[in-house]
Amino acid sequence: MKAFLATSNKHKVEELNYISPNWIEVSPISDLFNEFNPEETGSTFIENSVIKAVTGGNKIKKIVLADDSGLCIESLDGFPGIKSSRFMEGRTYEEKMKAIFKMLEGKDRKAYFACAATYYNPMTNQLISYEGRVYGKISEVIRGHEGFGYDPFFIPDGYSETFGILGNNVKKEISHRARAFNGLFNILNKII
Ligand code: ITT
Repeated sequence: MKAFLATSNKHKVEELNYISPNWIEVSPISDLFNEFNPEETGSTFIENSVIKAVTGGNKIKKIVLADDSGLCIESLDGFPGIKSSRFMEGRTYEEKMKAIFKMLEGKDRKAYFACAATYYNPMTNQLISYEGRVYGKISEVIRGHEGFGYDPFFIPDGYSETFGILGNNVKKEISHRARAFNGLFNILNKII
């Protein structure tokens, strides 16, 4: 099966290529048209993932996958959550992570990454979403250059290093993205 990932984030495409089974070939939607940037008006990861998939699929009239994801910090009521990318827009991730360190002073550091993976086929109108999470905590210091976004300050449960150090070899096994897309691919494998 050939699918296009409706994203403007090249790191998501790279990670999906690690995760995808042989029977799925994933290319970025930017192969077909540029500037994919629909307004994310949903209030959950699933809603925003569906917006991206349906907007992208209807535009290119081909099978599309979408990923809406983010970091949720439990003591900050799930912040930055669905706003993970838009929070402090225009600033570097180092600045964003340092701002979060300040917010967390004296607070519990438990956090999780969530990812909503969506499949949309505009020819059949079939729409399927699956959410995955990885639980862990926010580190005391920023460490590592692997991955992207908030990876350098997130330590997954069962490990003592950040995703920024652990990199794709670990992310492809346990990340929110791996869990979401593996769940979605298991469903697709049964019905397609
Ligand atoms: P698209 O909407 O075009 O897919 P985006 O990067 O804006 O790209 P999201 O709206 O889903 O995507 O925001 C996800 C943000 O959450 C992302 O930019 C990172 O800041 C963070 N994030 C998601 N997954 C992550 C991961 O695996 N590692 C680190 N940060 C992640």
